[in-house]
This record gives sequence, C-alpha cells and structure tokens, in this order.
Amino acid sequence: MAFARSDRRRKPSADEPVALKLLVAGGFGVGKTTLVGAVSEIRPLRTEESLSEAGRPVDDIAGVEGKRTTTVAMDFGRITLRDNLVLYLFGTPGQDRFWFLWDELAQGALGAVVLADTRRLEDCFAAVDYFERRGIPFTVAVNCFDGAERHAPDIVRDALDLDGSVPVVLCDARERDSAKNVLISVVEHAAQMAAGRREPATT
Ligand SMILES: Nc1nc2c(ncn2[C@@H]2O[C@H](COP(=O)(O)OP(=O)(O)O)[C@@H](O)[C@H]2O)c(=O)[nH]1
Ligand SMILES: [Mg+2]
Repeated sequence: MAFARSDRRRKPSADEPVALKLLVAGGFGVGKTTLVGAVSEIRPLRTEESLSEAGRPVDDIAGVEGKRTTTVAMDFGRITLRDNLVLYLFGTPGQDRFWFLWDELAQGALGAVVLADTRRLEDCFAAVDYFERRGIPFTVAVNCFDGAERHAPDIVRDALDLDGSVPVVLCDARERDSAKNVLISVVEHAAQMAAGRREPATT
C-alpha cells in the first residue's frame, strides 16, 4: 500500500533532500512578496488582492504609495540551496488584522526573515517580538530601498534592541543573490542556535 503506516517510520536516506520551512515576515510593503518571488524556483503562489477603497483606512500605504496590491493570505515559494537542502518559504501577511494566521504558519518553522525598512522600522517590531517570544531563530534583513538612507547593521541592531547573536544584514529584496544570502543567514543562525541548545554551556 502506498501510504502504509510503516512508511512513516522509514529512515530518510542520506541523499534524500532535507526540506526546511522558513517564514518571511515584516511590515506592510517592506518587500516580502518581492523577496519570495526573487528567489523562488517555482512560480510563487501569491494571493494578492487589489487594495480597495474600502481597505484604505486600514491599509496604511503612506510611504508605499506605488503599492496597488496586498497579500491577503500568504506568499509561498521554494528554493534549493544545495542538492540536498530545499527551503520552503512562507511569507506572512503584513497587516495586523491577519495575525491569527501566524501561529499556523509558524508550526514547524526552522527560522524566519524579518524584513525591515529603516524609514519605517517600527513596522517590524511586532514580527521581532513574535519570533523572540517563541524562540524561533530569525535574521533581520534591511531591505535597502532606493532613496532610503543607509544605516549600518549595528545601528539597526541597537534600534531594534536585538540580542547580539541575531544576524542583521542589508539586502535588496529584488535581487536573487541578495535574497538568497538572507536565507542562508537564517539557516546558519538556526543551525548555530540548535547546536548551542544541544551543548549547554557548563557553568
Ligand atoms: N526600490 C525598491 N523597491 C522595492 C524593493 N523591495 C520591494 N520593492 C517594492 O516595494 C513594493 C512593496 O513590496 P512587496 O514585496 O509587495 O511588499 P510586501 O507587502 O512586504 O509583500 C513593491 O512595489 C516592490 O516592487 C527594494 O528592495 N527596492
Ligand atoms: Mg506581500
């Protein structure tokens, strides 16, 4: 039988790909959909809706006036980092009124990207809090928009009051290689945190 119970206990062979789940979070219009689209090998599944007049009072588009669509449920993409390492990317909905979806999305997530725009840094506070509270490893990726002032990663780290171990990187969410580096940072950080948990410091 194709899905016999014993199949579930089957040990994966060494060359079988490992699939890891990562979340891509951050404020409205910070570039989550752009990042997932830039790295995904599959046509990203998007659930964009036109920003309607009705949504205007709630969808704060100040600073992102060019934005005509919004992700109502989520972005989904896939990238193969190495032959045997596949990442599944889930973009979280940016608006506070979709927070109820986060706990479902966070199930089984290895780590997360928190995208930040230094012009609206406060928009990523909620995502940072969320992952800190749940102990989910995350990298803060500053999406360097054209025309936005550049700030050194350490300045952003201080402004967000991040733990020293949290990676802060600069990126361009539209560039595949740049976005890929962000994902690699998350995977490495998650691996380090997991190693730290396995070998607690002897004090
Ligand atoms: N200049 C610039 N524009 C960007 C960048 N990333 C995203 N955008 C634009 O910013 C807008 C919002 O991006 P989007 O990915 O939809 O944001 P989301 O709400 O976080 O999914 C879109 O019009 C993007 O084309 C970037 O790195 N630089
Ligand atoms: Mg989006």
